[in-house]
Amino acid sequence: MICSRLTSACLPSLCLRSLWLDHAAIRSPWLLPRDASAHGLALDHHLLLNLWIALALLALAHLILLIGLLARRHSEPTQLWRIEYLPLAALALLFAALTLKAERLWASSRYTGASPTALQVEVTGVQFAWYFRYPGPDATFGLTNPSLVAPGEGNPLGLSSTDPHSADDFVSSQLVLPANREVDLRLRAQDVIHGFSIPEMRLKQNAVPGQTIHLHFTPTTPGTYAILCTQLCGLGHYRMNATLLILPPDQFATWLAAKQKAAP
Ligand SMILES: [Cu+2]
Repeated sequence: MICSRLTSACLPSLCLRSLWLDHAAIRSPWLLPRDASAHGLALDHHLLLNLWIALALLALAHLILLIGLLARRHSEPTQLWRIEYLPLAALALLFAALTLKAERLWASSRYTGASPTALQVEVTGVQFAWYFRYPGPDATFGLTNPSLVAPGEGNPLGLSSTDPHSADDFVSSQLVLPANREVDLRLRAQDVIHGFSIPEMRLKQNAVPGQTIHLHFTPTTPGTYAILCTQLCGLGHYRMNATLLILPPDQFATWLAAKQKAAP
């Protein structure tokens, strides 16, 4: 009985949600921006699978309602486990499988670790800008010190002048990456939580003060893409954005060499 009431209570919400999802699926060219990453296709497929399953459940729910309306009532008691518990168990298994698949996709950009040859870039969110640090020819990020942070003096991340690894580090306000090479981003935040998001790369991850969060991916399509902050991080949140420039490998090598040459 409780299950019946729960199902009845959830049905309108399920219907509305499915209608919205169905509408979103029909206008799919406008639902998501084009995918420009190697892992985005699997994410998009899983999202579409979720949409179609929600649509199928909506149709099934209506069919069951129609049968319930038209069928004659039986006086003999029905088997509760067959009409309530079995469908509920099937639904629970279905949603558990979808969740596990989604969790695996989510974790593959975070917990599996990037390849040792991945390009290392540190991303720092600060009210209200993004900074991107490259480690230079020594491939090692130098130390930073919060007391040395001085954006007006060209040291927005507080790079230590005494650490030799800092000497060849350079900081850019634009994220420039090569196409078809894995990138290992280290996300940090200087003040409050910021949301690092690049829709075309299917990336979205909070940058949290006091933590270094790794996120790895492979951009595939050269072009310019918007980097957004998706956490309301203060009065200037609306202007906290940057650009991602994906270059063919040879052009990226030229850009990197010029930046390293100009590094202090
Ligand atoms: Cu922000």
